[in-house]
Amino acid sequence: KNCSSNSRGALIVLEGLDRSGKSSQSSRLVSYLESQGHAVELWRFPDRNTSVGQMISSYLSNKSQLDDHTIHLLFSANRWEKRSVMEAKLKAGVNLIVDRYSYSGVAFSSAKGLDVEWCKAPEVGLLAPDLVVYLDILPEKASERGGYGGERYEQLEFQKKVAHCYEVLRDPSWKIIDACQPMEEVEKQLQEIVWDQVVACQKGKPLFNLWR
Ligand code: 2DT
Ligand code: MG
Repeated sequence: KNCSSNSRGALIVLEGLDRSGKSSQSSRLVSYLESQGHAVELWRFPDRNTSVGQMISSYLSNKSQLDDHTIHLLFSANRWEKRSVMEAKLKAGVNLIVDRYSYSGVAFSSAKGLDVEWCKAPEVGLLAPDLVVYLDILPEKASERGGYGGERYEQLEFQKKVAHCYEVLRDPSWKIIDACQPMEEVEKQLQEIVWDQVVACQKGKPLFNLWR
């Protein structure tokens, strides 16, 4: 192991449509890294445990209504309230596997018609991920998997718009995995991609802020 003082954990983000397999793959990845002796934590956004997160949860379950801009800023605030802890964890050498991040924020809000640049603005200054993995699946395929939980946004027509917005956001540094492959195949590809980043961060790869 590299013991330089700049050694740190990697910030790995999984993105994709609902039912693309992000949550299952995030937990599998965490187990894998743990089994290899790495310090690692599974995080997800929205983090519904904070008071901001509870407002978001109530909105998503249709128990409250909020203006589109307002809920966008709450999602962003929910990341900001975790920023300092995230940074401390990374600097302490903990790898963070994060199920959704700012890209979900921008994709879902811009799918409602909000301006992309407006959506990105409150994300500027949050920690930039070392790696964004997009679990790629056609909205039709995802909806066939069943188990849309009945929350706001979990509808085929809306997911098609979100898929388009993710395409607009996608940059060449993203790693795209075909999420229609067998689970074990997705898992294997994910492990390989993530491994390189974990090693690079151990060797002291610098940490940046959004938005690049
Ligand atoms: P889960 O299904 O993963 O619990 O997400 N969302 C998420 C946004 O609209 N903006 C955001 O910033 C984030 C992180 C995506 C709940 C839903 O919330 C959406 C699905
Ligand atoms: Mg969901």
